[in-house]
Formats: sequence, structure tokens, C-alpha cells
Amino acid sequence: MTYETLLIESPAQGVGLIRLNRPRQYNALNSTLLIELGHALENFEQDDAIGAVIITGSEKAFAAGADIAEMVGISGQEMLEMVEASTGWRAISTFSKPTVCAVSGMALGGGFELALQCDILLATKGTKFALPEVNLGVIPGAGGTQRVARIVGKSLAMEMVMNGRTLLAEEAHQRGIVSRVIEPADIEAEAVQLATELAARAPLAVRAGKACVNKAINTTLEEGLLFEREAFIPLFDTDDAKNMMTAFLNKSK
Ligand code: CO8
Repeated sequence: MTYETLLIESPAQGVGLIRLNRPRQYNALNSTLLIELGHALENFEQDDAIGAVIITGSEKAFAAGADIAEMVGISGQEMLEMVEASTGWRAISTFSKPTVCAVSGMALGGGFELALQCDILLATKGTKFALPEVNLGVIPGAGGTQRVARIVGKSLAMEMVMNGRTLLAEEAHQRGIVSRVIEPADIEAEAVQLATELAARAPLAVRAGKACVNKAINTTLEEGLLFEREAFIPLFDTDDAKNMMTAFLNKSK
């Protein structure tokens, strides 16, 4: 499948890669890109050969946010219609397989919000993360205020949302936004290696683990523990659990 704003690659067995590809606009997320992203994710969701997906951009930019040229002058109602048509947001938030986001250059506004919806964030040294929507008279609208506040805490989240404060990758790493900071030359290889490992693991266990961690971020401990119990028990009925525990005891693969 070819897209106008995305490149789809298959860098390793079991791994799908989506590359945002609007180089002249710093990969700004226009409606076409967000619809194509929804389509590409849906294809990977349905493809049993794919166990993990990488989302990345270019060395210069992951994405500079929503496309301002599309938003200028539109009404709230028109924005609502645009959001509802942008299937990529829904697709990333419901995607069941693991996603690795490899970010270089900058992840601003909606670009940062897209990265925050991936499961594991890797960033190159010096990459800039920011929610600069306030400079345009609006606020983040794809979960940025909620997700950033949950990760970094109130005070820094307030600076980022109300004052557009930028975090470099190193600080984003210290604050738990990013799990690894990597040399620019190595980020893609590291993302592929990580995604390959994830794709090779027991898929039902990986998906259950993803769902549980996401639940932890969104609910009380009590509800989260119940959710974990409900995800944990059925895994004992899977062939993977039976075979992998037997293999461990037999000291075989
Ligand atoms: N949208 C559209 N075009 C953009 C964007 C953008 N977000 N960012 C850059 N571009 C375009 C520029 O207009 C310019 O186009 P042209 O060459 O035709 O003039 C080209 O990219 C290069 O940009 P610059 O000349 O500005 O390049 P610089 O290197 O000087 O600066 C920056 C690069 C820092 C990326 C700068 O362009 C910038 O600050 N961009 C805007 C960043 C921003 O404000 N992002 C937030 C957007 S709002 C948002 O994301 C809301 C999300 C809500 C999602 C809700 C969904 C549910």
C-alpha cells in the first residue's frame, strides 16, 4: 500500500514501520496523514505476521504538530468534524500490539501527543519535546494535558501547557517521558531491535501487559488490580504459557 504522507516499511521479521513523510512541513499532521495513519495501523492490527510497530519521522523532525494551515480560521464545530474524521488518533489509542516511537529532532504539539500515545518512546540526544499550542491561542487537544500531567507531575506540566516550555530529550528521559536517549546514528537500529524482541514474544502476554499498564495510568489501584487479575488468569489457558513454562523446566527453548 502506498500513501501520500507515510512510508510503510518492514525492517525486520514481525516488525512494521510507519514513517511520517511530509518533509517540507516538518511532518506536520494534516488530515490526510491522520487518515492514512489510521489506515496503516488498522492494516498492521489485522496482519498476523506483525507483532510490533515502530512509528518514526525523519532525523530533522518526528512531527511539528497539527497542520496549522488546516486549522487557521476554522470554527470549533469544524475542528470537531476534523478530529472525528482523523481516524489515526482513534487507531493509535486502541492499537493492541506494542508500539515503539523513535523520535528525532522535535516532537511538538500534536506530534508530541502522538508520541505519547505510543507505548515506548526512544529519542535522540537534543530532541525537543513541547506543547506550544498556547502560542497559537489554543491548548493540546489529543491528550497532551492529561498524559503529560500524569507522567511529569503538576508543576512541570503547567509550565509546558501554559507557557510552552520545551524539554530536551535528556530532561524528558529524567522525567519519565522517554525510556532511552540514543545517538542519532543508532536510533533506528535500536528501535528495530526493540520491536523485534517485542514481536518475538508471546503475543497474548505482550498485549495483556500493554493493556494493564495503560489501565494503570487511567484508573484507581483497586480497579487496576482487578483488571490485571482478569488479564492474568486466561493467559494460563494459552499454548504459549503451557509450552514456555514446560520449556523452562526442561531447560529447552
Ligand atoms: N503546521 C503547518 N506547517 C508547518 C508546521 C505546522 N505545525 N510547522 C512547520 N510548518 C511549515 C512552515 O509553515 C514552513 O512552511 P513554508 O516553507 O511553506 O513556509 C516549513 O514548515 C518550515 O518551517 P519554518 O520556516 O518555520 O522552519 P524553522 O526551522 O524556522 O522552524 C519549527 C521549525 C520550529 C517547527 C516552526 O516551524 C514551528 O514552530 N512550527 C509550529 C510548531 C507548533 O506550533 N506546533 C503546534 C501546532 S498546534 C497542535 O499541534 C495542536 C494539536 C491538536 C491535535 C488535536 C487532535 C485531536
